Amino acid sequence: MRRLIGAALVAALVLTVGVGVAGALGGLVAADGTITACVQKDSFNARIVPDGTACRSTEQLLTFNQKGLKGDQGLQGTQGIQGVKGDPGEQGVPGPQGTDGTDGKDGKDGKDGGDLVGSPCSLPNGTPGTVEMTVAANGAISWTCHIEPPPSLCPSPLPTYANAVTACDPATGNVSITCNAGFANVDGTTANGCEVNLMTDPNNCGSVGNRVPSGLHANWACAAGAVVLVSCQAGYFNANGATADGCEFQTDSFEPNDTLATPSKLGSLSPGGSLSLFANLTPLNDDWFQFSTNGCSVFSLCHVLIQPSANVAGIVQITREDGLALAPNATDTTSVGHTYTIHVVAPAAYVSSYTISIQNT
Ligand SMILES: [Ca+2]
Ligand SMILES: [Ca+2]
Ligand SMILES: [Ca+2]
Repeated sequence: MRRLIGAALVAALVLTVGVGVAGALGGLVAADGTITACVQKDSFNARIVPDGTACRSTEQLLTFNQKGLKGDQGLQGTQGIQGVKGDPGEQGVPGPQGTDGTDGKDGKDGKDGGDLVGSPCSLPNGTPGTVEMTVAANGAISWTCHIEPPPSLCPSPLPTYANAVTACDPATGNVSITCNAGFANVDGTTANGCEVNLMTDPNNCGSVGNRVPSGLHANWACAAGAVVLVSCQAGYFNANGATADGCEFQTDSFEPNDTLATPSKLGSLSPGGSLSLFANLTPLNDDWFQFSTNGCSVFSLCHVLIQPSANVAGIVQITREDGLALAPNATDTTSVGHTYTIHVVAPAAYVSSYTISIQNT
């Protein structure tokens, strides 16, 4: 059998070689592609013969095909997926306008206008009135439902009240007042009008209930609607200039010593005597002191030395009764007694405290 197959392959080889001369071998291949061969039974040599040829008795017929028979048709495939829905089409053109309808029937004739004058009517809110007719210069006629105003309940003429403007509601007869600028009706009584002057009233200064303060060592007032500090009580000063704390600065015990005519007298110093004063200054309030020396002679000279503290060193002026001006911290040696005047010129700023030491050695 294996040899038979080998012979068949040889025959196929022969057939393949013969393709180049297909025209010559065309008779050896049947229309359906079948090739027929006769194979020697003993040697298995084969020869290709035209279809229908009868093999010899020492041969056996062998046929084979170049291509198989056509198969049956395949089964129909499954249906494909449905496609995407397309866009809507464009809107169509509007149709033609319809024809006009027929006119309505004429209304009934109205009543004679002159008959309406004086007849009753009412406003949309129900208020009753009577019909009035007016004729314009051009002849146009108009109709009005005229309402008679109710009689006023207000007094006439209106009363007047102090520092106020009077008004009245005619429907109720209620009289009211509106205060003039700078005045107030604090007690709520109309009869006395707006009795409070906000510009000057110490209990209602600038506004109702705003009282000027009391105390704080000051004298207070209401002026032009504002609380003002008029003056300080004796012994106190408004050193910081602020109104809120009044006269917060208590002056020293030498006050008042504000003028040359009213100096604070410190007494008399004989040789060996000394004193120190402790005082303070308020803005624009000068201090004046005065003392004298005694017991001075050619045998016992007086050496007067006046030494102010540094914070007033530049504002101390010293003079003798004979007009001689002396420099602070300079010794004045005399054989007779003198009267010395010390003037501390108050600065614009506040000085809390200072000292002046006086010696007669
Ligand atoms: Ca009043
Ligand atoms: Ca003050
Ligand atoms: Ca003074």
